[in-house]
Amino acid sequence: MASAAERWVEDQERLARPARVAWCDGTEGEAWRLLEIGMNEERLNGPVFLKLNHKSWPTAYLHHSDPTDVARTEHLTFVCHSTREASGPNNNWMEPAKAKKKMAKLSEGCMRGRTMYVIPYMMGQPDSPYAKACLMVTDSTYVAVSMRIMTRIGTPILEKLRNREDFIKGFHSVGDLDPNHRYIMHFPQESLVWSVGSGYGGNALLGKKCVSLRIASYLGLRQGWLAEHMVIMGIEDHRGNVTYVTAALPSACGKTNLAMMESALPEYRVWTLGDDIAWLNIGPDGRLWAINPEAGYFGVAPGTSMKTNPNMMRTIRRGAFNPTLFTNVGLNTDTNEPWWEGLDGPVPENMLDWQGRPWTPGSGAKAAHPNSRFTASIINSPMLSPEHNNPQGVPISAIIFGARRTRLIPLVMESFNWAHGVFLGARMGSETTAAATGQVGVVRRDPMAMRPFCGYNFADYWRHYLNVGNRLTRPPGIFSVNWFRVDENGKFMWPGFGDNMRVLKWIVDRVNGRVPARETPAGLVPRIQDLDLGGLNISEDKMERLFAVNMKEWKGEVDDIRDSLKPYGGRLPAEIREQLLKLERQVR
Ligand code: OXD
Ligand code: MN
Repeated sequence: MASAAERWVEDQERLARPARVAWCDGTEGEAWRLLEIGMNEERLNGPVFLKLNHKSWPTAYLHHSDPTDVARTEHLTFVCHSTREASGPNNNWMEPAKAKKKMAKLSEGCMRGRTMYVIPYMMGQPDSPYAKACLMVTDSTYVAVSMRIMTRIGTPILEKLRNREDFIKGFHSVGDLDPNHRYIMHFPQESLVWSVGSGYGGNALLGKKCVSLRIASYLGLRQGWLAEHMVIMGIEDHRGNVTYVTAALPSACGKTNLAMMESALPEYRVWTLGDDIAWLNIGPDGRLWAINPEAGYFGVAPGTSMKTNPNMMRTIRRGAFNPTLFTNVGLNTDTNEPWWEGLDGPVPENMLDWQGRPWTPGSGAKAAHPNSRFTASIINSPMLSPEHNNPQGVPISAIIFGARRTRLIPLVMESFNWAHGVFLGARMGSETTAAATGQVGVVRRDPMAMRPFCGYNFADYWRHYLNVGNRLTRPPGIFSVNWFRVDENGKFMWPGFGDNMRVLKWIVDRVNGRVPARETPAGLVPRIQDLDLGGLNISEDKMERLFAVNMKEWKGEVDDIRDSLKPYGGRLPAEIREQLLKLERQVR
């Protein structure tokens, strides 16, 4: 008798009517076969994969996406619970039956003449009690190759799927790539994702945002855990002690650089466990334990260099395990190498831009799309934590909420307690970036950096966060960071990058009870003398201004926070309302 997985795939085949069905086995031979297929497959503006210079960029390939399909499309992303209230004001909602009808219409015969790849995959180390078994179909060779970099795929996973019905299902088709026929639909109650019309990673690599955040956050609500948009890293001190922390930052705000930081403090080093998603479970010891459900990086290329992220440069040039893909970067036609703004070295003389058009520095536009990406296996990281495959994960001592704010928000701040920490997350705002379509550089409320990713009503999510805290006997500290505060000339006051270790060291010192803190109305900040600023040329005045909390200037901020919480009405947890009231009193 066919398994539930096989029956589900047959249903998708009947709907999409592909020319052939290929089950991915996850072997290395298959990877190279798929790349070969992609190199001979003409789509849009050229082949799906272009082989790059393998002497300087081993195993690297270039992919161009449709120019209208270069970022997540939040306005076309829906979370379809049975009621609008369950999805919340933070999500687009459609009645599930109506959404399915719409998607079925778009999917009917959509894979005609194409191959339907069937990808059994696992989010998390397959033997982890916290991992989730998933199955997706796609008609994109690019997605099939990317999924094997980003997740654990293949026949062994299929064996795990065979005897169960509770796997997470995903249907993906690039459709006709018409933005009017593009929808990324989620049905959390059925653990189903249905994405048509986009080949962009955040919309098409279903294991990432769709499954590991939107679907998983709802599973977490039901099962008592949290799925978060967070980096996981270990910070090793000179004694060899490793403190594990997670950090949530909105898209394209330097999360990947943080996760792979080369420390400016010689006695400290970072071990990377993940750069985008953390699943947080309450361990039997009352601590919070984190796993990274993913197995790869899907990072922003522009700005990545030996200066900003040397470890990522080493990772994407290593090519030891799995291919490395570049999407929508420029191409140096003399050397057949990828190029993007911010890459080390001179600007090449002969270039094609991200759409394959001749490009010169004088042409005004960027050679690489601002949201161009690399996809690379985490195994290739030189600083991969020895714990990355530990089925239990790592115990978390601090949760950090970070945002891009040019004004008001101090460099680092610790919450007074768990409820205040949840509020620090809930009131997060950040200046927008190119990772999603829309205006760049305006402050947008992005609670816990989860605004585009929470698969249910934020009010219920904050309540769940508070409940998780209540169940922890040894909860992590909660902190906020902001590397982006500017002076009166609009210049960043903090150097950022490897120097952020100075801030992380203070956080590690705090959670280990080694230093006191200074109280401000907004939270606890460091005494300047407790920060290790050795070797850093920064004036005392600047340091003071990095931590300035002048509540008189917070009036507009508090108004904005109040407005952002208003739509949640009576569903808002009392603890959050109390925190808001306190803040309102402070600016009066
Ligand atoms: C990402 C994002 O790609 O957050 O990680 O958009
Ligand atoms: Mn992200």
